Amino acid sequence: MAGEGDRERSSALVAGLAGISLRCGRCGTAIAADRSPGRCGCGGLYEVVYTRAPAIDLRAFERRLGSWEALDRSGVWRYRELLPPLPSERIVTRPEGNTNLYSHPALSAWTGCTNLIVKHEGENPTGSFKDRGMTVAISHARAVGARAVACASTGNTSASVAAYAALAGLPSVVFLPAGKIAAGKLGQAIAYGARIVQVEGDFDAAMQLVEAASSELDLYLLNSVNPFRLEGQKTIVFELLHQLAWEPPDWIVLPGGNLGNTAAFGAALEQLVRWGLVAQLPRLAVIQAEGAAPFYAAYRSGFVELRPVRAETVATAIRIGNPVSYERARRAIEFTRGVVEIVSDEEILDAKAVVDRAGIGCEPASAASVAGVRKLVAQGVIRPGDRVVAVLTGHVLKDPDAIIAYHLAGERRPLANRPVTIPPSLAALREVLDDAG
Ligand code: AN7
Repeated sequence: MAGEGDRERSSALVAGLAGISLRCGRCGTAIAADRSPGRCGCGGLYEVVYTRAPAIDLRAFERRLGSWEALDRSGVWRYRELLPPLPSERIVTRPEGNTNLYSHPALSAWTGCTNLIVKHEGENPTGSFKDRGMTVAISHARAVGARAVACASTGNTSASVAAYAALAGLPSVVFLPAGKIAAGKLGQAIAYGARIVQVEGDFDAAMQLVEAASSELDLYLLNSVNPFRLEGQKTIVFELLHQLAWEPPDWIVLPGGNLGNTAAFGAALEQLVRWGLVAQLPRLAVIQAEGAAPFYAAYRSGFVELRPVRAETVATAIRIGNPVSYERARRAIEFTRGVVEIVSDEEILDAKAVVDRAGIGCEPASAASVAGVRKLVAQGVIRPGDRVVAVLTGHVLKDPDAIIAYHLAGERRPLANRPVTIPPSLAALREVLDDAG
């Protein structure tokens, strides 16, 4: 006999999920979109397949910019014709996106790229791009009657899961590599009320544990294994192209960790080309931290295989040695004639100081994209006049310890901004201000 949960589940399906199915990207097996999409039996990951071509009306996207309706105001759901048709009463939105584009002479000068724009995904509700995927995946979780949600995280996913689960009224459990989470992110996950499990091990160990736990313990998995996350993250590209009047840039540059964003960007660009929304394809440039660069090594070897590494970098968000979305990220690089590059921790921190000093600000992992632009321009891969969009993935307040460590580190950092301490007297004040020139 069907229980209450089953009835609710099937009515939600009839109402919302009829237009999509899930297909394994490795073996092609198709399943209904009615549950927490873990891995396929073959080990591959599912992707969302649309059974109908979308009815795209660019004027509708434009009109929604002037609306107060939550779904119109979201930089994700504004593009809802391009997203899974989830029942609107189940959608949980803050709203997300609407992230701005910035250029600054200091960024152009430092990178050598005159036409550099940054898109600041740190302006999302919880301070990272993860919210774009989360609104879609948690809405799917509600549509299929999930009882609790879970993720492993280097920090930002956990902050986003904690917030969206609280908004949805669902309990959440987050698995974190113990001691390796930036303060802002850990603070958010605690504050929003997630059950926090610190795993003695790195992100990759936490990821393995949550995958096992989600199938054993009936937890809806919110990592980017979940294809609904990637559907939401595609809207970074949709919104960017909308902002650029559908005139694609020459390059889109982004940091690579677990490679969910790389996969989502590639899939979004494939769709935009198929639908005739862009004529010319931007090339993707994925930037990894030198100490956490399995994707770079695979790229350099002609994508023969991915060899997991033990990851270490100051950019804790991308301290990932065995990226879950490797196969689909590889497809994204091949489809866009993209490149993969590495930057050192030193280059990441210098790039961050330039972005911060420009008044824009970002967390260390985000600055990898700007450091990558500089390196690719120096190598002649990106030409100085190319139109380049670098994605800043997270907010400057995510990792305050990284800021303090950099600026108090000593003389070798030209942009170091060291606070001074003085007695409360004008004479002492004059002295330090004179020193500053
Ligand atoms: C700021 O939060 O993996 O290559 O668990 O937080 O799509 O994984 C974070 C990743 C870049 C890498 N920039 O993106 C997590 C997590 C920031 C990030 C990445 C992350 P993907």
